[in-house]
Amino acid sequence: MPEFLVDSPQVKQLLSRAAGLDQPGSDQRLKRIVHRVAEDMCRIIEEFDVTPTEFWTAMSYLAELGRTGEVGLLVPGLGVEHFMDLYMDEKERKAGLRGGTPRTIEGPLYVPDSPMVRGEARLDQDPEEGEVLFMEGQVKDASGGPIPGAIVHVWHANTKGGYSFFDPAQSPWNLRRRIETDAAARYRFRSIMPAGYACPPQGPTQRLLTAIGRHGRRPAHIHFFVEAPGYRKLTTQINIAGDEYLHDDFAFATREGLIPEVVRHSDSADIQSHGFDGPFAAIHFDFTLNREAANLPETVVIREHARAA
Ligand code: MBD
Ligand code: FE
Repeated sequence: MPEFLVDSPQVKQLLSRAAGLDQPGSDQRLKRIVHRVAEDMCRIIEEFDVTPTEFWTAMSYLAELGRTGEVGLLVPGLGVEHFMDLYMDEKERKAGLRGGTPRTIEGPLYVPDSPMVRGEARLDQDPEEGEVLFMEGQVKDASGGPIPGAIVHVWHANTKGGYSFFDPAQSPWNLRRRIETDAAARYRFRSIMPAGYACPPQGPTQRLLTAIGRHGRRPAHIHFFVEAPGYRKLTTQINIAGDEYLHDDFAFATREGLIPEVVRHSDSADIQSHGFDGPFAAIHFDFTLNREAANLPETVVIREHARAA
């Protein structure tokens, strides 16, 4: 007799039939994946001596994740979305690709089709007390050449860590824009310094994190997609230096190369020359895109998103 029930001929046959492996045709890869998932569930039950009540608690948990829209929140919390980045990095490395701005996770809060502007944008629409933020830079190719007409999708949280569309207190498209780089490949925007995000305290993601002794906080950050014809789409974020969660992100998205210096301007001549009316924080950050090539893994991700009304 095998040591584990899951390895017995009876259970082997059960799982093989459950995954359709005893039938010819259809999607073989899918069958193998379904088989692995079912088998691993059975292994967990046996190895951890899971009771029926515990098992159904776990199934209710998954249903609650779906119901509350938190699937996309637990996944980064478990490190799996970051693993996808590491896996893509490794595939690119094996294909010989080096350099470019590091990718990091998209997260669950992107909304497609934000307002498009050329060159520069003002992101903050809703009045808030906070630090004025000015961010600018260039989109470049691997040899440092400018990419005019690139699209920089930018989205970030407000001073309370909330994102428009998900936070009903904000107006539609607050802190969300698409900026097309100008003739010199530059983008620039004025906004307000974001605060770090915290998982909904009553939600299923935070409940699990708390149960395993973790917090659900992210450092302040700004998300980007950067795309241009002929180049690989970049999904990334910058983190705000000095944040207490900078190297303790519950979503594991902080990466070297994505923590630009934040320069505080409070000198009045300095303020005037930038066209502002008070102190502001400035970030300079250039994006470097890699050329698209046939042997590289796809960077355009098809993923369900919230839809603007
Ligand atoms: C966020 O703002 C975010 O970027 C991620 C990855 C998860 C939760 C909230
Ligand atoms: Fe975010």
